Amino acid sequence: MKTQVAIIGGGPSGLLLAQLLHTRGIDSVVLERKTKDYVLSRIRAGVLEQGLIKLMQEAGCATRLHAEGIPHDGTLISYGDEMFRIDFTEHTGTPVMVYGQTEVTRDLYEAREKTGGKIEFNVEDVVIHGADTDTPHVYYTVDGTAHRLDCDFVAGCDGFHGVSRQTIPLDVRKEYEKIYPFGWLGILSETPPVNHELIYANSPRGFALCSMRNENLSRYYIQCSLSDKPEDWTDEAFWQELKRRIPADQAANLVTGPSIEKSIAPLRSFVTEPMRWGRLFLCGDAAHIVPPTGAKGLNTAASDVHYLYNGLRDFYENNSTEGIDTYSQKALARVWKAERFSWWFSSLMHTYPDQSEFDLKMQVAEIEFLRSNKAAQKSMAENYIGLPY
Ligand code: FAS
Ligand code: PHB
Repeated sequence: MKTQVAIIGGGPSGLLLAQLLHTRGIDSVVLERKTKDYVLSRIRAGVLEQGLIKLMQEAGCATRLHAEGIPHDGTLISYGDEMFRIDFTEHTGTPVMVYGQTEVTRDLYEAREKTGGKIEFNVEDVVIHGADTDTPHVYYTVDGTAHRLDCDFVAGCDGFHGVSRQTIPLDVRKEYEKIYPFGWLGILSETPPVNHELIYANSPRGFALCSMRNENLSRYYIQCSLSDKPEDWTDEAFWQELKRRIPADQAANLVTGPSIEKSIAPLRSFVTEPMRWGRLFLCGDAAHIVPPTGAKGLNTAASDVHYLYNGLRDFYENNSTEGIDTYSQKALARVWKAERFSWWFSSLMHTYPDQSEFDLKMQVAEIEFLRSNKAAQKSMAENYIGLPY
């Protein structure tokens, strides 16, 4: 089989790239290790920057997003019973959109099927060959049958545990990593959100986040120990702990119910450089991970897709390699800013096992400064809604 762009990974970054390329008549084949239902069963991100929304529009996949997404003009930050608001409109004039990653991925799959785009599911033994030559190709098997896909370029959109990053020789690759000494226990519940805006809560008992998917589907997270297992937490224990971490007046409003999903995500900051090796380009979680505190994971994957899509367009439409030659540098410049913001916000809002009393005082002073200083709020708002591409 032959295509122009072989895309490893049928998650949001792989599918978005495939749809954007399709709008320019550039052919691609998506290779996904799991089934469509499995990919859609993952509950991940929930906040979209305008940059991702514009890309979904350009890919012709934004109708449901605009119909069902909830624009948010601000977010709430609490510490103890204190709570204040970061006003995105006042500081940036730009909202974010609350719309689940699951729905983004569903819309992209629908568009892929409607446009007859090729996706191979349940692929195994994926091996990328000749990425450092002009004739790259990908070997893979489906149900034990071997396949070869010849292409001009390979887009590695296969997430943190994929094969693409591992294809780049260790002497070429430099990796930066920070593992946080805690995780996030998240639940999904068919209950009305406790507040119409997100609440990021710093409490002596640990971080908590009150988020949502729609008026009757809420998403809550609490900081937990890395040794915890989801089954260690009954729903009742989760709700009780959440109530202890958010302001009393919010806890009084909290509608509880059975969880329909419960999972623990470890927190990590990770970047690999470069994001390009010959004709192999890494996108999204394949190249970088952020702690979800800043809601930057999916959105930074989207900015990678923006730079790669425009680079490939430039190559096929203008026979220019300028875009693909500057891809890694451009993508990494924005990635590191998202890493900094996500690390800063995580450091501000979580409790650390080795935190000294002085560290605690620094956290409170930083939150107090954020609460009382417009310039600090503006900086937070600009980073949260998404820095320019
Ligand atoms: P993805 O991991 O989404 O997709 C990669 C795809 O490649 C997967 O479908 C995988 O099956 C496939 N694949 C892997 N290896 C393959 C192979 N060898 N061959 C073929 N296919 C292969 N972000 C937030 O902003 N908020 C959150 O709350 C949040 N929660 C998260 C929770 C978890 C557990 C994780 C892991 C991430 C979370 N994120 C969150 C970040 C998340 O949104 C990611 O940034 C986003 O999924 C990145 O999208 P992709 O780069 O497409 O990678
Ligand atoms: C979510 O809704 O899942 C969500 C929202 C904001 C975050 C992280 C997760 O920072």
